[in-house]
Amino acid sequence: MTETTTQTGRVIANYGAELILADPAGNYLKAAPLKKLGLIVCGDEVSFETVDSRQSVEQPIRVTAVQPRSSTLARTDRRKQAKAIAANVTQLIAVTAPKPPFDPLLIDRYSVASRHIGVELLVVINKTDLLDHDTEAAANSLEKIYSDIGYQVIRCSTEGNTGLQQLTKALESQVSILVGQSGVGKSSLLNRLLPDIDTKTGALSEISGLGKHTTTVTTWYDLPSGGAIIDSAGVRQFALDHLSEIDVQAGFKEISDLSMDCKFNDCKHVHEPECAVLEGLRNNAVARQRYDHFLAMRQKET
Ligand SMILES: Nc1nc2c(ncn2[C@@H]2O[C@H](COP(=O)(O)OP(=O)(O)OP(=O)(O)O)[C@@H](O)[C@H]2O)c(=O)[nH]1
Ligand SMILES: [Mg+2]
Ligand SMILES: [Zn+2]
Repeated sequence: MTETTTQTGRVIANYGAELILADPAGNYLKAAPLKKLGLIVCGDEVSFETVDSRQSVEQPIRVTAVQPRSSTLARTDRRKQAKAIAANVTQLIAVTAPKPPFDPLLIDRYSVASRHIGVELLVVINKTDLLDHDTEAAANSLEKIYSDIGYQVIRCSTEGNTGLQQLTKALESQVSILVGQSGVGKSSLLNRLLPDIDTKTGALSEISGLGKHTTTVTTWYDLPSGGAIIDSAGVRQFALDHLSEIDVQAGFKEISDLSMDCKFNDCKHVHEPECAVLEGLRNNAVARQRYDHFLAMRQKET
């Protein structure tokens, strides 16, 4: 006699052949997806079947369906196709730091991705304890560029208490994903934001059989205040080649807004007359750095 029960759960992490799910009570379970479901990622809501079997052989838990997503964060893979990284996020947190050096192009790539999938972007300048004369000037410039466009910028340090309260507030009722280069301090921020993180990473490393000190797999953590925070492995580049020129322009909010006032509908904003974007460059409504990144991303040069 076997009896099958179907439940819904959240995908906490995808370890390739295996998924870790959280059931409604918050227990972590190992599960295997049906092949036909395609790529299932961290943040997906799924249906899974448990088989209550009287036989001695333990049946694996099978994921049988994926619920529609509210958003999919994706990058371009080697075959030039969009590859999902996380599902159902409501906010990207682009973390940057003076060490490894600030990477504004990467932040712009995340800003384009966030607009493309219709979620918020928050910029975190971490490791403020390491700022010196030169990097302080670079941090000020970054803060001005992104806050002028309307993005919230928070300065943090996990070595002290800088910015952590502000960041906690910004996480409320959101599903946020920490993204950025390796070593900027994403996991360190997570450690400071979640009081019971050690219990959770401990439970996860036990069930996955992997160590808990390096971020190799995108992982979901529930927040005590509601919502969740996802930690992801650092990247060197975040390819968005699957986006069209139109998508890239739409991703640069200030450029996209100004382009409405260009004389020509198909203005490329390079040397056309009466171009509102070029005018914006002249009167500093568009930052030169953002414009350069816009051109480079549109040409897929980066
Ligand atoms: N001085 C200083 N060091 C920090 C701060 N935050 C993190 N670090 C250090 O930076 C290093 C990298 O931190 P992680 O939190 O592992 O970085 P990560 O972004 O999660 O890196 P990946 O998992 O590889 O993507 C560690 O040695 C941390 O101790 C900070 O605010 N100030
Ligand atoms: Mg990490
Ligand atoms: Zn124009």
